[in-house]
Amino acid sequence: KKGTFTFTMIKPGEENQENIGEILTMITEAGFRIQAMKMIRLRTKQAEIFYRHLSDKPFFGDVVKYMTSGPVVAAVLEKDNAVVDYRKLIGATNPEEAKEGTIRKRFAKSTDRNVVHGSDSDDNAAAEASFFFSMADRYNKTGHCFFGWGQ
Ligand code: YYY
Ligand code: MG
Repeated sequence: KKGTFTFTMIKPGEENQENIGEILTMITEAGFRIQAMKMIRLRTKQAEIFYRHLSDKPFFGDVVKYMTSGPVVAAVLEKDNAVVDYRKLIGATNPEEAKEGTIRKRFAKSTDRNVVHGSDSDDNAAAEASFFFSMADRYNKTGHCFFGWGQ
């Protein structure tokens, strides 16, 4: 799929904070173009909405607590086959199962603090990008809308 995009977050915590530069380097060296990016601390309600599909899971409360414990780096990444290729770059949810060369293999110590989020479908990428970035953030200098609705 040509010119598709995905949404990512670098999750909170000191152990991730010190690796933000290296994580972004892995992302851009893998061919992803950062089309929008910001550092933002989620409020509880926002995290509950972002992770609402996990609300019946036993770890839901812990995910919300962790994801609101400090700022995240949220970004929209553009690449052909962005969603699938980015899931490959981040590796398995459980870092013990993540392959060599993936972000989670390199930086993550546990499933509940697995360093990065990556959208799992094109529809979710669109929804998640819209959750963090407004219409005004979607237009580059030439007026080209690089993700979501618009022309
Ligand atoms: O998409 P991905 O992040 O790889 O996994 P999900 O199944 O969507 O779970 C989202 C998030 O929830 C995961 O990144 C960590 C946390 N989590 C957890 O703390 N414990 C689990 N057993 C499963 C997921
Ligand atoms: Mg997921």
